[in-house]
Amino acid sequence: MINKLLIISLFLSGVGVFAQQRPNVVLIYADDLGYGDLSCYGATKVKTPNIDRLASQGLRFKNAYATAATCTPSRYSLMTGEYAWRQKGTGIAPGNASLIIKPGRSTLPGVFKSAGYQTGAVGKWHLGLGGPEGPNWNGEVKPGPLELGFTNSYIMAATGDRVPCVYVENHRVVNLDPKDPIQVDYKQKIGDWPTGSENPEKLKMKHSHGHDMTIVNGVGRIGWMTGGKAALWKDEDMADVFTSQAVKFIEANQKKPFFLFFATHDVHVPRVPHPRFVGKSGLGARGDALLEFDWEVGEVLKTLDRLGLANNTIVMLSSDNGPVVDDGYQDQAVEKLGGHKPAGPLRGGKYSAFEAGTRVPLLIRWPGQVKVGVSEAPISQVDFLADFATLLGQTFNQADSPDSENQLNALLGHDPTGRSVIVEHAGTLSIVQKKPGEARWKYIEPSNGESYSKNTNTELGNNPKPQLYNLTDDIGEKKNVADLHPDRVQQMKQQLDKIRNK
Ligand code: NG6
Ligand code: CA
Repeated sequence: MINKLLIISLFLSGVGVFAQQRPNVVLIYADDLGYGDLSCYGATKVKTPNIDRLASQGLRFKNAYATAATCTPSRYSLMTGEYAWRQKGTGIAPGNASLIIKPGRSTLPGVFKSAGYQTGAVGKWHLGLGGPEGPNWNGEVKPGPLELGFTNSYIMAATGDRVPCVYVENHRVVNLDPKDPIQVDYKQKIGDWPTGSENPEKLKMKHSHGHDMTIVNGVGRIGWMTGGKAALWKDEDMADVFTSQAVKFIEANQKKPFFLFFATHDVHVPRVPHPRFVGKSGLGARGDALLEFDWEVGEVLKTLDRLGLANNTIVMLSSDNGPVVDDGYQDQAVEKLGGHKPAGPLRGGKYSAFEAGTRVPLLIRWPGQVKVGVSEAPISQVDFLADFATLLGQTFNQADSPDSENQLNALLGHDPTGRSVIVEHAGTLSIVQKKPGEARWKYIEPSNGESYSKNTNTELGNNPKPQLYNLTDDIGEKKNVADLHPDRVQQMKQQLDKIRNK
């Protein structure tokens, strides 16, 4: 094994003649996809055949984690190799936030770019855009992905439920008519477009909580906007638009090594899939969005096959945080859930300190290089930066990326051990630890936060008392055994403090 890796890193280290053999990397990053949402992870009420194909040709992780239970902090860690809780201003970003990652620091796309890769960001961004004054929607929207190491970008700024509802390609809003400038406000109403609170009769999908501000395409959003009519997206077409951009990027760069970060909007709210998926899952809008996501994955796989790139492309699939059923719209996801368990056997969901908040699907395929099967190795997305730097023989600034550890061997399936400690972040912090010969233990630090979110029907995992779970025997975190193991609680608390104060 060591020899194999040595050989790989030798030919990857930049010897020109081998340049075209460096593997491409496609990272498909779903939004709010749960541990139980895919048939390859045990879902029986919904079928995800394209993703199952990826799983059967590669490695499926049972203990892989996003760093946080919401989007912005997870993506921040993925891009920077630093836990988001180390930095202020890394919570869920409004749609007019400034870029929260400082240009110049080491980043995941930067690692690929310095290795000579073409690097594309397609889909959901949600890390802010523009300098301290915020994004200039009507001019050059920068700094953004291109200032952080991406060579191409086609993104939505924040989320599908936040204004402005427009795509941004490189530094420009797509299809913007300069005579109809975009205005955005997150404090008060701007312009005279109808809002969900004032004109509910104009909604094609009603909100359940929040989401009652400007109506765009019949859907109430978070934040107010006006202008940019020609640039507005149609939610129904979003998966098609992003998928065609992903395919276009792969086609354009088929002769060069490339890294594609394909961050889908599915299965986040508002769930307005294309009509060809509507009603197809029988599970309402969330199930239909899952089918749409599976289709998006299939299009990427097909493209790699068609161009003869599949063998030399690492394909990864994961999610930014766990699942939620009602995240603010009355889209029938709750009523039609039909026994589907988005979190599988895990407790909690998006926003939660329990496992379902951050433990997510992770698949990796690299024919001939990645072991085929299932891995128990603990993996954190914060390590991808160091993993790929190692694979490509690149250095990065460890001070910029203090939490990124090289776990390449675990990621490729050659090391069953993986990370010694996983840190989970949902407002409160938790750690998961598995020492040789011991069970997998989880410690959730005490917190005074709400224990339950009524709006989203989520057990948040907050408890003023320390919590300790034996995940080996109790994957559903049913039995808090902190009182029975005070020494272990103490040891894990100290371990967490050490990481916090690093
Ligand atoms: C919440 C939104 C939710 C979703 C989430 C971010 C309300 C009531 N809820 O504040 O709908 O947008 O933020 O999701 O507004 S994430 O996946 O991008 O983190
Ligand atoms: Ca998310």
